[in-house]
Amino acid sequence: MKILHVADTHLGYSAYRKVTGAGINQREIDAYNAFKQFVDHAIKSKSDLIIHAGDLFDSVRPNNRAITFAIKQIIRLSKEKIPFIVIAGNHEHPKLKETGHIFSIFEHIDNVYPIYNAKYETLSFKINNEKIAVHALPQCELKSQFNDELKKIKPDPTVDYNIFVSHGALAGIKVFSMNEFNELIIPTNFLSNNFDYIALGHYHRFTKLANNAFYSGSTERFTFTDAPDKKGFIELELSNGKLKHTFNELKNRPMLDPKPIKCSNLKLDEVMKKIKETVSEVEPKEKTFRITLEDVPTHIYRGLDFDEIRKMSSEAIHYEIKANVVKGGEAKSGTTSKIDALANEFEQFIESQDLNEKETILELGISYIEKVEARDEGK
Ligand SMILES: [Mn+2]
Repeated sequence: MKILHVADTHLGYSAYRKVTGAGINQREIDAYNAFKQFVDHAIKSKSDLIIHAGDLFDSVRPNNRAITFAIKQIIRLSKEKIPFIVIAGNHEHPKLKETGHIFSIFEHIDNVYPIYNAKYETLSFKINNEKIAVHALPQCELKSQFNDELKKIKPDPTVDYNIFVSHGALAGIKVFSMNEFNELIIPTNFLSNNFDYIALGHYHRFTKLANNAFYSGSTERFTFTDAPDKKGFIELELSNGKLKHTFNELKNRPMLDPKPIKCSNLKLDEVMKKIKETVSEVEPKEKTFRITLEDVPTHIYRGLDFDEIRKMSSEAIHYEIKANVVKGGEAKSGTTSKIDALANEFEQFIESQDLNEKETILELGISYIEKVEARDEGK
């Protein structure tokens, strides 16, 4: 049987200022396009089952366009009788039960199985005379709830295949965290052979954790961390107890994050020249990109011809300049005081504080600063 594992589609996400002719945020449309490509593939390849491992939507209250789009695409799958299992991720799961869950809109669509009640649920299917059980644990409000539910999960010995699906960071391995406050931790002992396949969502980079366990990654690039990644979904073939997996890449808008320009020993015109070279190599048209300036002295940073950079990048969807500005010029010792780049200031401030979750606060703060700076720097 052919199963598709997808996750982190973040419908309703939007970023930057660029809008389409119809006045809709371009990056919002890009995220829809990625999901539509996935649905097209599912239908064309006559998939037997789809498992979405969470963060279908970008937020607890997606906008009307995101809801309409999701319903339309999911109905396409429903009409083809392709079962679509979707679990709640941390982005769409409300903190308070009273808020109500956006996934309730899927309750009455045939062949759609939304799992969002903060508890372990099992779904069984018979596909081509083989039985498959999908063990699903969605996002929960509390870590304790999630941990209690995790203990209940058991493969069903009476079926041919057992699949486990959840949304969270894998324990202890920092790299699989998204540094989000409400993320849940999946213990590494879940990566055993008790399941034929483990479909995970949350970490946005496609990752093979074990022969039977994968993060499919997100379907779009949402931050510059994603720039070098391929984005897509996983296609699984289960037959005679064997598993074969293929990563299917989607066609996404290019996001480029070229190597930083080291500015400490350069003059103003040399820095400008390097910036211009980098921009022409990027070929800005229809792309998203970032220029990183390392150790740029204050006076040089202030002297940069931002108008010129803006003109060269006018056809880009978005570009930004990330500068680590050094006061006084030569960065001789480690005691150089950094100014400007608000992110640097914030980093120093957090470092000096006595906090438990420094890393998380730092990441979050910097992401907000970058968002605001991107807005101000836009075209
Ligand atoms: Mn996500």
